[in-house]
Amino acid sequence: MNSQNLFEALRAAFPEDLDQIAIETTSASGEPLHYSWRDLDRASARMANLLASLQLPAGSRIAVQVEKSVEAVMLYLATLRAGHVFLPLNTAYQSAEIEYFITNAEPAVVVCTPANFGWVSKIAFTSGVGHVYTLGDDRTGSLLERAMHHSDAQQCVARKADDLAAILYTSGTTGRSKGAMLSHGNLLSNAQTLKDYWGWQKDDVLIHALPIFHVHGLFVALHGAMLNGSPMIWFSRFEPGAVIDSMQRATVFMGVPTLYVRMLADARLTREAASHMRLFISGSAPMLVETHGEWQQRTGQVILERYGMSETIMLTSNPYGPDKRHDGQSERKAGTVGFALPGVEVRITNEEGRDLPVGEIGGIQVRGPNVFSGYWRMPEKTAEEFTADGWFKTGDLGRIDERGYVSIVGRSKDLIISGGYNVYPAEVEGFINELPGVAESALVGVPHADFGEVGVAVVVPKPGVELDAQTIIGALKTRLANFKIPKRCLVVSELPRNTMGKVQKNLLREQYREH
Ligand code: MLC
Ligand code: AMP
Repeated sequence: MNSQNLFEALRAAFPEDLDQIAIETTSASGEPLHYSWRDLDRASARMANLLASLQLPAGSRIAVQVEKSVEAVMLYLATLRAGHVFLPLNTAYQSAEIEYFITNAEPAVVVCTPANFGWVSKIAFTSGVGHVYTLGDDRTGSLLERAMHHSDAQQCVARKADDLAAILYTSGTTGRSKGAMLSHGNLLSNAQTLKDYWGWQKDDVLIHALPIFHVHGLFVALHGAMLNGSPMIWFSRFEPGAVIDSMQRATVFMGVPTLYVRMLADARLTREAASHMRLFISGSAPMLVETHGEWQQRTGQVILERYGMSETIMLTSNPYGPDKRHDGQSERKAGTVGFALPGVEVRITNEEGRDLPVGEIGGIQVRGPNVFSGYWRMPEKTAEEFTADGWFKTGDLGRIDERGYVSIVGRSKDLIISGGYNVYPAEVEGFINELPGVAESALVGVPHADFGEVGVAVVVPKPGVELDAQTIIGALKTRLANFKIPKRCLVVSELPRNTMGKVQKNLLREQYREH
C-alpha cells in the first residue's frame, strides 16, 4: 500500500543535516534548550515503539492533557508514526470535562501531567482505559521513562489518506462537545496548501507561542514550520516582551488577536524590533480593524488574517502575494478573512440553503479536502451539519464581496470567542442551572479590550432564594475550564423573552456591554 501517513510527509521535509536545530526554547528553570531534527526523529520513534509494544488496534485514541513542551510534540509525532489518533485536551479542562472526553472517545492511552495523575488516572481507569502515563513540562514523567527502553528507530505505520489522525473536541450548541475527526489527508492537504499560499521560504524561522491543543498551534503553526523544515523559537507561554525580543531572529509569527493586542501594549514593539519579520498571521477570532491598523503603524507590517475551524482547519486567507485566481489582488484587507484557499470552495447561502449573490449576508458553507469526515460517534449531528451535496455548514455568517474577499459578520451558532478560545453559552448555562437556588440563566458575550469578547452570566434565582454572584462564580471554577468562567455574574429577577418565549440575548448583550 502506498502510505499517506502525515508523519512521512513531515519527516521527508526535515533538512538533510539532522543535527541542525529544529526547536530552540528554554527549560522551566530558564536554561536554553536546543532540540535537533535528529532529537525529534529519535525521541518520537522511541515513543512510537512504546505505543506499538502495547499492541493496540490501529486507530486507537491517545488522549493527551499536558502542558506545552517539545516532548508533547514528540508524542504527537509518535502517535502519527504508530498509526493511532491524537486527541489533545486543553490543560484548563477540569474533571467533569475530562470525564466526558474520556468516556466519549474511549482512548486506549491517556497521558497527563504528573500533578494531575491522581484524578485523571482515576477517571481513566474507571472508564476502562488500559494505560495512563505522565509527561511533565520539564522532561520528566513515566512516558519518557518507559520510552527510554525502546529503540530510536521505527518503521512508520502505513495509513491511508482518509484514516483518522486526530480528534479535536469542539463544544456544541447543545452544550455537549463533539469530536471533529480529522484524517491524515485533511491535515496534509491543508498544510501543503498553506505552505504554498503563505510562501514559506528556505530561511524561515517561526515564533511558536500558541497552545498546542487546538488547530492553530498544533496544525497551522507546527505543520507549517515542519513541512518547510524550518526551525522554531518555542515559547511554552505567551510573554509579549520575550516574543518581541525574539523577532530579530525570526521571520513568521502566528497568533490570536489577543496576542497582538498585548504586544501593542508593550513599548518594545517598534518598527526596528519587527524589521526582520516576513509575515504576521492572525486568526481564531475576529481582529479589530483598529488593531490591524495600529500594528501597521507601529511595525510597518500588514497582518494577514485567515479563518479556520476545528472541523475544517484553514478555509480562507488574505493573500500573501498577488493571487492569480483573483486578478493578482494582493491586498491584506482588514476586517476580512480573505479568499477561499486554493482547492477549497466557500459559498454563502440563505436559510433554505440556496446560494446568495455577491455582497449578501448568509451562512458560510465550505467544501474541500480540508473538511473533516464527521463528529466522532455522532452520525445524526454530522448529518445535520452537512448538506446533501457535501457542504459543511460552518455556523458563521458572512458575505463575499465583488473582489472575492470573505468577511465574517456574525454567527448563527450561539458562541462566544474569548481570547481565541470558544465558549458555548449552553454548556456554561447548563452548569449554572444545576446550582442550588438557580431557576435559569443566560450567558452572553460582551466586548473586552484584551480578550475581544468575554462572557457575562445573567442568573435568575428560584422564588424566595437569595443568590450571591461570587458564590456562583466560585462554584463554576471547580467544574469548568478557567476561560469559560463568566467574567461577571449578575443576579436579576427575570430574563427578557420574545413572544415565542425565547430569551432575547441581543437585549442582554446591549444591556450589559459596559460590564
Ligand atoms: C486566560 N484567561 C482567559 C483566557 N485565557 N479568559 C478568557 N478567555 C481566555 N482566552 C483567564 C484565566 O481564566 C485566568 O483568570 C486569567 O485569564 C489568567 O490565566 P492565564 O492562563 O495566565 O492567561 P494567559 O496566559 O494570559 O492566557 C491568555 C492567552 C490564552 C490569550 C495567552 O488564552 C491563549 O493562549 N489563547 C490562544 C487560544 C488559541 O490558541 N486558540 C486557537 C483555537 S483554534 P483568573 O480569573 O483565574 O485569574 C481555532 C481555529 C482557528 O479557533 O481558526 O485557529
Ligand atoms: P474552533 O471551533 O475553536 O475551531 O473555532 C472556530 C471558529 O472561530 C469559527 O467558526 C469562527 O467563528 C472563528 N474564527 C476563526 N478564525 C476567525 C477569524 N479570522 N475571524 C473571525 N472568526 C474566526
